[in-house]
Amino acid sequence: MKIHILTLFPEMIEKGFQSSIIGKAAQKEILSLHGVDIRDYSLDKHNKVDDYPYGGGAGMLLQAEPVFNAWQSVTGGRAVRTIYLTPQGTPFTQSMAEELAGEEELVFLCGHYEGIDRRVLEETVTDYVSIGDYVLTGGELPAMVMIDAVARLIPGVLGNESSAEEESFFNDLLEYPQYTRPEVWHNKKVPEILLSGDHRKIAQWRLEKSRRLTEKVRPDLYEKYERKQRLTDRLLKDKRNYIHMIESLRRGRAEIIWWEGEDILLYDRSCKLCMITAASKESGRLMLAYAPKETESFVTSQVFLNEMLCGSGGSDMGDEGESYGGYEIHCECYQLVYTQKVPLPVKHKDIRQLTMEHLDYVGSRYSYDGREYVEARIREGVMYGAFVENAPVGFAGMHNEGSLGLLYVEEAYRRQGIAVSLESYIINRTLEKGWTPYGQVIVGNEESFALQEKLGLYRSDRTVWWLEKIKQKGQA
Ligand code: 6GU
Repeated sequence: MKIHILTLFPEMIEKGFQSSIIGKAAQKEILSLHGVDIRDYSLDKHNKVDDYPYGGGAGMLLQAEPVFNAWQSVTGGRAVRTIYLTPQGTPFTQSMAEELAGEEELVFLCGHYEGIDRRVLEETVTDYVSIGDYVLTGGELPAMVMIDAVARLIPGVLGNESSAEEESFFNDLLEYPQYTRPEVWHNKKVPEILLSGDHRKIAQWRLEKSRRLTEKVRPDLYEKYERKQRLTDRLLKDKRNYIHMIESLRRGRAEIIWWEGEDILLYDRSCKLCMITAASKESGRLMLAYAPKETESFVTSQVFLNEMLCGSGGSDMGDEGESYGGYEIHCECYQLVYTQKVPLPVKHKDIRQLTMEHLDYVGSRYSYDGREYVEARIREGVMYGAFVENAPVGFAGMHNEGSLGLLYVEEAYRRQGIAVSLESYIINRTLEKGWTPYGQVIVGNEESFALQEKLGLYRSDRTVWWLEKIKQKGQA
């Protein structure tokens, strides 16, 4: 990821990260951090970049032109995500960090003095972000806070890939207390259960501690957590038809945007995905008005929702000319759920996680979702290959919203149980995380249904539809 920081104090950011984990990631070139001194773009021979506010008031403002020129120097006018750090912004959260971690390039604009001329913000800034309800002297510390939170989510930055799933805010709970040696310190003993070696009991104990702590110190978070639990329990009554929603909630990916009786709208921020089920056309239309504007994909459970989403966006579709059109149907799928808890046998022994060196191999054989998508799957470490004599002969993986898929086996190696082994392997990995493995199969793909059913997955009785935003001309 490329990060540019527009600031009057570039050395503050560059020095600040030098010796940290983030600095090391920059050295490894997983990340590039580049400070841009706004003063270098001053129009004035004294390097002046600030002036008095029109209308009077305390302090000075950064002028529009130097800020604009600094921004132009890194973006060349391209539409790059540009974040302005300001106490007047949207509060920064972990889910925002997750979403930003998916960007290729970010610009942070740090204000100083009393702020920046509004006009240049209008022409450059995409996101106004605050890090909390207090006032700091400038945007540099907030930018560093955000960069730290975003960068540690990029694969390869932290050593231990699973740690992000166990920490505070995952699934709206704070982290449980931790202990290390010695067993007794100041007469305090490590809780007995942690020495028991019973991993199921330990996980239960930790969850209970997390819940009690969150309830006590963050009742706001606890309320969100409880509501997701209630919705999950409700959806479990129709597990196969709603497994996509259940697993998104359980894995801490989805937020509830709307839930009233049978009407549910969930949003997975990290893949810009809305999942929606509606009891009636009227409630469906109402819910769609609450779908985030940046939604790239919808998974719908009713046909009438597709008609609304695929419309040309006529002004009769909502309030004040709101339009929900602009999406097209990508596919119709049944969902398949692995309901057992026991791992499956894996016959093919040489299955390994794929790396970037296999991108060409996978990209040339799996074209359905495009090369960039495949690249991101490999980068996230969720693609696995079956190897024979050190050469890949097939692969499978996990889609970005969490379903199993991306399965392919070389012609010459089919009917030898390799697909079964690959999928079993991924099912086992999913079970290890405490999740329920599920997949989605396009209506009519009988070969795949046969494979899934052979593995013991159960098919939903109704289908879901995937819709994708229609790309405007000129957009990538
Ligand atoms: Cl983003 N900037 C400043 N100056 N103060 C803040 C802030 C940002 N977030 C909280 N306080």
